[in-house]
Amino acid sequence: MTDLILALDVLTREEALEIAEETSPYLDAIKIGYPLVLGTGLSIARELSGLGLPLIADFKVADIPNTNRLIAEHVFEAGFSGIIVQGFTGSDSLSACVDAADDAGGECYVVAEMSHPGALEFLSGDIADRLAHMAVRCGADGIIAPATRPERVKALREIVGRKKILSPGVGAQGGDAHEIAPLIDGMIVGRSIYTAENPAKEAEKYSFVRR
Ligand code: NUP
Repeated sequence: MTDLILALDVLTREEALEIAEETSPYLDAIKIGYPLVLGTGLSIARELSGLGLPLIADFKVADIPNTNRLIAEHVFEAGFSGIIVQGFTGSDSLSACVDAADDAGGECYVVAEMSHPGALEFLSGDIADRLAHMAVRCGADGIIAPATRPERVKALREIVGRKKILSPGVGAQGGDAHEIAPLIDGMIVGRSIYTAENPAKEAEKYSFVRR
C-alpha cells in the first residue's frame, strides 16, 4: 500500500482550500512548499491541517544547524507534521532538523536524489547513495527519491531498508504511477491533479496505489 500525497503548488488560499477539500477523501497527506506559502502566508498551514491529513512542508531546508533548527521548529509550530530537508549541508545540519522533528512528534525527510533531469548534474549516483546512508545514520524518517528513475529508487531502497521513500515525478514529469507505486511508501503528485478540470476525479484515478 502506497500513500497518495498531493503536492499543492497553487498560489491562492481559495484555490488551495477548495482543491484540498475536494481531493481529501482520496489523499493520505498534503505537501505544500514555497509557491503556496509565499503566496498566502504561513497561516495556510493551520487551515489545511484542519482537514485532518498529515501536512508536509517542502522547504528543502539547507542551512547551518542553528538556522535549520529554527526553521524546523517554526514549521512544526505552524501546524505541519513533516518537513523535507536537503542533506548536502551535512549530518550536523540534518540532525538539527531530525531533532526538531522528534521533539515535535513530527517527521523529517531528506532529499536523496531529485526527479528532474538537472538532478543528474550534481546530486545523483554515488552522492545520492551517500545522502541516503546519512539519512539512515541520522535517524531521519525517510528520503525523497525520483519517480522518474525507478531503477534509482530500487538502489536507494537497498540503502534505506524500511525507512519511508516518498517519490515525486509522476504525471507531469513523466514518471509512471503503476511502475513506481510498488517500490515506494508515498507517491507525490502535483500538477496532474491540481490542474485537472476535476481534481477530485483525477485524485481518485490514483486510488489504485493505496490498495
Ligand atoms: O526531487 C524532487 N522533485 C519534485 O518534483 C523533490 C520535490 N520535492 N519535488 C516536488 O514534488 C516539487 O517541488 C513539486 O512540489 C512536487 C511535484 O509536482 P508535480 O511535478 O507532480 O507537479
